[in-house]
Amino acid sequence: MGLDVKKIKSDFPILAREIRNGIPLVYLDSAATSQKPQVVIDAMTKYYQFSNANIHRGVHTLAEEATGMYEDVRKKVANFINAKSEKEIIYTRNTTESINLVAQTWGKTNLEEGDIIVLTEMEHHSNLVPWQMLAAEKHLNLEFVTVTDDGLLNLQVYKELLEKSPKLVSFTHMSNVLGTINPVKEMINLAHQAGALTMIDGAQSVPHFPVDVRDLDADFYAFSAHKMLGPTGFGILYGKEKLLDAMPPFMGGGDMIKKVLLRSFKPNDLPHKFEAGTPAIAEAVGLGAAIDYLQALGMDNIALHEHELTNYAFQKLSEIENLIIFGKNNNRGGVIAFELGIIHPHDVAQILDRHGIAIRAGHHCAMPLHEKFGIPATSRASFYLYNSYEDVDRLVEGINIASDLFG
Ligand code: 7TS
Repeated sequence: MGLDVKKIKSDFPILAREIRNGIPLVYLDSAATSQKPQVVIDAMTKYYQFSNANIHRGVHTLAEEATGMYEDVRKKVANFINAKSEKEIIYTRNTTESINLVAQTWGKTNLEEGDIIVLTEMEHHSNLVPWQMLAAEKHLNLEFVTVTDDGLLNLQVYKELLEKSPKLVSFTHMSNVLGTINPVKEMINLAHQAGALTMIDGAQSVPHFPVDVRDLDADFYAFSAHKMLGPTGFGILYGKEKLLDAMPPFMGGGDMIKKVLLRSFKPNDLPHKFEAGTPAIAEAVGLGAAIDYLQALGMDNIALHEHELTNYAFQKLSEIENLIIFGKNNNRGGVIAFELGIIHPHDVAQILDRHGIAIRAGHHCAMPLHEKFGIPATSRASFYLYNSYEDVDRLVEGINIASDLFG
């Protein structure tokens, strides 16, 4: 079923905004963060208006209501990614915190000097720096799967690295620069055959196409609410129950304990063991509303819409003289990073902004990947369910204006 983009746009109040002098906004920066539909904003407001209380500790009606709303979302998330149990769904602040949690708990207890972690050259800094920090502390070796000129992972290199018996493999499901969707299931299977655990960065995948963690057989899987129509400050770590159970807590404080003595404590059961302190309750409620919205449209329909829109954009952009797209492969999601002749990406973004078009310019938190391609920055347009073919036409028009200005 095709998406009714006009109707969808009307669900997002910000998309009716005008930029500068009455120019309608075209938002093409959803890889950075998505916009929020009114239902998500309303769910959070309603929570504060009628049910606000701290969770897991009160017996009064509001506390019970708030706890129920907060925990119901955990079931919703588990169902959304097909986790076996809601015990496997840990609330964090974002993808970044989810990855740090695994590095600081599983990594610290299970890795020893000389152990190998395999990453890739296309990772976001969130899936590099936590491992670099851990590697420096525990004297681990980091190895990297290379990226081909077409923007794909070199699976031959991956297989060779697996022969070195790494303890962990951590990589992104979809690149936030190249748009490449990696063959995650096959890569996880190979990692398991080599005896390694797997951590998948799902920041750009879960918002855009169906993800089934059990089918993939991922050991850990991380994503952020704010990229999937939900609020900022809220993220998810999925982990297999057996692994999470054996891991020490991440942060200490209220809620993550069963019992506390002056000099010791007993950690709480899953999932609360990893959730210290008063969490982002309204944000959980917001994510619940976002998942309802996405499921009502259907993740398959969303994926198909983005696929067709991206193909259209790819074709239109390819026709522009001096425009180079990074990652020229078919296995891609709705992210297109490009260079426009010698025009600096920040200038491109600024000219587009004058025409109401929001794109991102810079290294997109993937400096090593840009280094690999020998460029400091790119311009990037990214699409979501609320983008239309007209949005792409406006982008192309804006780029042509930029070309003429500097040409
Ligand atoms: N991993 C990937 C693949 C990402 O694209 C991002 C954010 C993150 C991790 C981190 O997510 P966070 O919610 O913890 O910040 N990517 C981008 C981007 O492309 N532009 O701004 C943020």
